[in-house]
Amino acid sequence: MTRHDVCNGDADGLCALQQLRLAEPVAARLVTGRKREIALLERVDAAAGDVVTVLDIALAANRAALGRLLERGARIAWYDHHHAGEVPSHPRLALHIDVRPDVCTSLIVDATLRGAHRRWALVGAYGDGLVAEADRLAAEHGLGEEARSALRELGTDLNYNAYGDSDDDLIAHPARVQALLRGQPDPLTLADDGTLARIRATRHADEALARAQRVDPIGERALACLLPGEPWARRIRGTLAHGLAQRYPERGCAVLTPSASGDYVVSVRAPLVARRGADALCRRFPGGDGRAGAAGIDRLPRERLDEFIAALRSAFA
Ligand SMILES: [Mn+2]
Repeated sequence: MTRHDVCNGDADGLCALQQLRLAEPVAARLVTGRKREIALLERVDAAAGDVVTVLDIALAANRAALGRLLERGARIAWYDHHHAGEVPSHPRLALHIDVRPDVCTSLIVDATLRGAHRRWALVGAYGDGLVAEADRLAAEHGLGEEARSALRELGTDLNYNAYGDSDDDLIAHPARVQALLRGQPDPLTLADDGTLARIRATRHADEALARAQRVDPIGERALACLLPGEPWARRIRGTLAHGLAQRYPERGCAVLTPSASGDYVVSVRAPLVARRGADALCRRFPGGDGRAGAAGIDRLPRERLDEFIAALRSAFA
């Protein structure tokens, strides 16, 4: 029997897996990747009796691969908070799916483990932008200001590290980060081989570049920021969208970056005061998907930019 761990390479995915593997430290083959590499299940070669654990990737984007693995006789546990579409029912499929906007995969795993590795759950929640929920849970857990801030910074780093259009854009591949974190019980006393320090330094340098960019109001309820086609911009757009959402809580935020083909990659955040509509807006365009509060478009054709801006103008009205 072989185990396969399949997780999103962002903070939420890595911290969800971290909690499960601290609770049950078994060897497994890891499949992970950049934040937008979500069709991960097709890379799993599982046989009858194998156990596949899937974390923080949408079932809707992996439905065919899921069907194939179930047919082959694999057992699958799926933890996620993304739009799942129609949910299949199968005796060897255990689903832990919760799409409410104040829940992330790390918090779903935290609930199933009854808070056994709460600090890692908090890193994942902070990384996914659930700051209020994470602060509340951290206070319940007796963590002070300094510890909360350290967990939040680490979550922000791990989340940031997964952004990019290709592996060349990444600071460190998420598989390398997972290997570094593996077996480390406490995110407040991490051993670092230099990887985490490099992620933080690069993030701070990228943030300085982003602060110099122009932000355009789009109607009363939205804004847009168009970044240049450079690696730092491809890394920063998700974090920038998080930051703009905090700074302008009553507006939906769109951050656009040109891709190599001349189209746009788009990150969208719904207004924090009413976290809904980001997924519906993005699904109107090719490769658009996500959650109610945070969504994206993989490839917005250049000629549909005006159409997107018009849709953005009315999406959160
Ligand atoms: Mn997530």
